[in-house]
Amino acid sequence: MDRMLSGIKPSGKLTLGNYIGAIRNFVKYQDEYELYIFIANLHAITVPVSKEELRKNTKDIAALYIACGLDPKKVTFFIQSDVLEHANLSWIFNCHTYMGELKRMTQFKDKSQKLNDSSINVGLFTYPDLMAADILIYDPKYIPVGEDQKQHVELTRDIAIRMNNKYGEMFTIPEPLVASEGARIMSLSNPSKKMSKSDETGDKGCIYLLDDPKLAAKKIMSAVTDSEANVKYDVTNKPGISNLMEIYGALSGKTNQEIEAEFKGQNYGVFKSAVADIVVTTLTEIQAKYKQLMASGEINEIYQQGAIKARAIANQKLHKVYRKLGIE
Ligand code: ATP
Ligand code: LTN
Repeated sequence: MDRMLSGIKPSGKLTLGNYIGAIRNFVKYQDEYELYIFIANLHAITVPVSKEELRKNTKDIAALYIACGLDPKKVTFFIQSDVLEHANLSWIFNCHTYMGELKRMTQFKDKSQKLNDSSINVGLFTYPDLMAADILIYDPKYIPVGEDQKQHVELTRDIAIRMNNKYGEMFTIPEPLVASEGARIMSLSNPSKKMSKSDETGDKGCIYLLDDPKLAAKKIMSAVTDSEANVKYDVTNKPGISNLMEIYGALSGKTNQEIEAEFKGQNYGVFKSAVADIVVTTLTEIQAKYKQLMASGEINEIYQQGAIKARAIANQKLHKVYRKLGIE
C-alpha cells in the first residue's frame, strides 16, 4: 500500500469546506492507502488563537476526524507537537528555502495582506517549511489537500528534490492529490471567497460541523445567489448557485448535470431547501458520533498510540538527514 499523509490545523472550528474538501476524501482513501492523519497544532499559532480555543479546537478535530468516518483501525492519527522531529526538520528546511520562494506563496500573501509588517509573524512566512517537514519526514507518496494547499506541496517537492540533489537521496518526492469536485467550497455570504474556519468576517458565510443543524439550514437558505431563477453551474456568472451545487453534489453524489435536471424550472427556494436538508442530515450524523466519542474518552489513547508509531518513523528520518548534512 502506498503511504499517504495529510493534516488540518486547529485554527478554528472545522467547517463544511474542510469536510467536503478534505476529510470526506480521507475517508475514501483509508482503504486504499497507508494513511497518516494529523492535527497541525504548531501551524495553528501562526494566526492569533487563545490557549483555550486552541485546546478546544484540537480536541474537537481529534474527535471529528473519527466522527466523519475515519477508522482508527486503519488510520494512524497523531498531533503534530507530539512528534518533536517535525520542528527540528523544519529548521533544516528554513536553511534550504529562499525568501523569494516563500514570498510567492498565495496563503502568505493573502494572510499577510490583512496585517501590517509589525504584526506579521515570521512563522506565517516559514509555515511552508514546517509543512514540508510534516510531509517529508514520513516519505509519503500522496498528499490529499484542497486546491489552496497545492502550492505548498509543490514547494515541498522542490525542497525534497533540492535536498536529494545536494546531499544524496533522502526523501520521497510526494504528489499533491486534489479532488476534482468540492476542492474549493466558497463562503455562503461572499462566494468569491473560500469558506474558511479562521474567517473573521463572521459566521454567516460559514457552516461549522458542530453548528446546530437548524442554524446551518438557515445559513443555506440565506446564501447569496444571483437574481435569475435558474439552477445552472456557471462559476463566473453564478458563483453563489454554483457553490451550493458543489455542496449538494458532494453530499449527494450527484453530478452538476443531474442537479440541473432535478431543479429545472424550480425557483432557488426549492433548491436551497434541498441543499439545507442534505446538510442537516450530514451534520446530524457527524454530531451524534462526535458526542459519543467525546463521552467515551477513547480519543487520547488513539492519538497517543498514533504518536508512538509516527515518532519511530520521524526519528529515523531526522537522524538520517542529520548524518547526510554532517550535523551528526
Ligand atoms: P484557515 O482558515 O485557518 O486557513 P481553512 O479552513 O482554510 O483554515 P485548513 O486547515 O487550511 O482550513 O485546511 C484543511 C484542509 O481543508 C485543507 O486540505 C484545505 O485545502 C481544505 N479546505 C479548507 N477550506 C476549504 C474549502 N472552503 N473548500 C474545500 N476545501 C477546503
Ligand atoms: N497547511 C495545511 C495543513 C497542513 C498539512 C500539512 C496538510 C500542515 N501540514 C502536511 C498536508 C500535509 C492546511 O492549512 N490545510
